[in-house]
Amino acid sequence: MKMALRWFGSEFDTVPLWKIKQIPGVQGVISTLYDIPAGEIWEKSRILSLIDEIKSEGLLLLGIESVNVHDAIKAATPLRDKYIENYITTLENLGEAGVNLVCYNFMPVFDWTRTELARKRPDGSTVLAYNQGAVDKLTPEDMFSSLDSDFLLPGWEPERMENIKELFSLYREVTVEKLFDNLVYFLKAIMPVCDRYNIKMAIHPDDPAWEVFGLPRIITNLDGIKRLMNAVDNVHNGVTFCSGSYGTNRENNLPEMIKALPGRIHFAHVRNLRFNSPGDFEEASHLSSDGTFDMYAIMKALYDIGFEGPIRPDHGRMIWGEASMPGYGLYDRALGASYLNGLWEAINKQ
Ligand code: CS2
Ligand code: MN
Repeated sequence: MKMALRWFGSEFDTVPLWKIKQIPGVQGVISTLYDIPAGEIWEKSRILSLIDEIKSEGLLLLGIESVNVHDAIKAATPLRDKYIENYITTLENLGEAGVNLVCYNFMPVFDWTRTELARKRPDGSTVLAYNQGAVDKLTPEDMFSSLDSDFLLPGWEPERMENIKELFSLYREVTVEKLFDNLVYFLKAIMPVCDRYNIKMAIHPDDPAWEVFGLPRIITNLDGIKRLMNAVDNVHNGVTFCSGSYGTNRENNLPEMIKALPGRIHFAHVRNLRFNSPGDFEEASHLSSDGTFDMYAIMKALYDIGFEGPIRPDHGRMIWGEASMPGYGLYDRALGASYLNGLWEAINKQ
């Protein structure tokens, strides 16, 4: 495996590359062109300068997270073929620049959802948290106006929220089955360009792993992901294994899922959660004993399947007075990377 950290680019990220470089064992970053809205083509010159910037700090660009998929593709509106063409052009430009890992998700309207950005833990650190009761009280119509003005998650940007009713209406007829078909349609269309440039697509699971706001969810458990792997049976159709997202559903056995997907996991997000009740969880530090998951068993499963792709810690706590994008500070993710590296070394020497 290659240890990585997510980096949103110098314009947006509070963490500079040189600090990431000082974390022992981190070989590179997973990055994106954060300013480009879903659906627009990524110019090759922009991709190349991103790569150069990262290289000049002694790090590698180990993959893209994310090239976001436009809602027209997810909901199969008449514009979907145009947006698929754009996606293909972006993949060509990435492929020509030598990028061969692309993470994306197929969640309608939103990316991951949390209800609190800074829940205080007994040690004074703050964490992202999710409470189903709080979600149940929100309706799409009043969602934006009822949120704090500083409540900003990826996918919840104010310009998108202004069109929230329209976005929801796109999905009125989209059942779970239709959403799955739309994903297969998209993947079949992009596989030729992925084959040509050896680009591994790695779908990120839905987070949380159940329907929120009545929107359909399809990548929530092993059955769903296996069904997708079989529907487009190509190594370039693969998975981002995110322990914290699949792990929101306590029925998902994380190490067993990893073992059931050999050769198809191209990227791993390894983080821990703490459950207070079935409908309430918060993000813990990466250490097993601080949360619910057996992090050793997760890393061991990745080791046992011969995982060679990037692993990154995910969603850190806010500690030591740091302020950053929600979940993406330096300190706790650096602790996470070191802990995961330590587990890997121990497994390797056993
Ligand atoms: C991330 C997601 O924070 C996370 O769990 O992994 O935001 C992820 O980047 C996207 O869903 C992938 O498209
Ligand atoms: Mn993740």
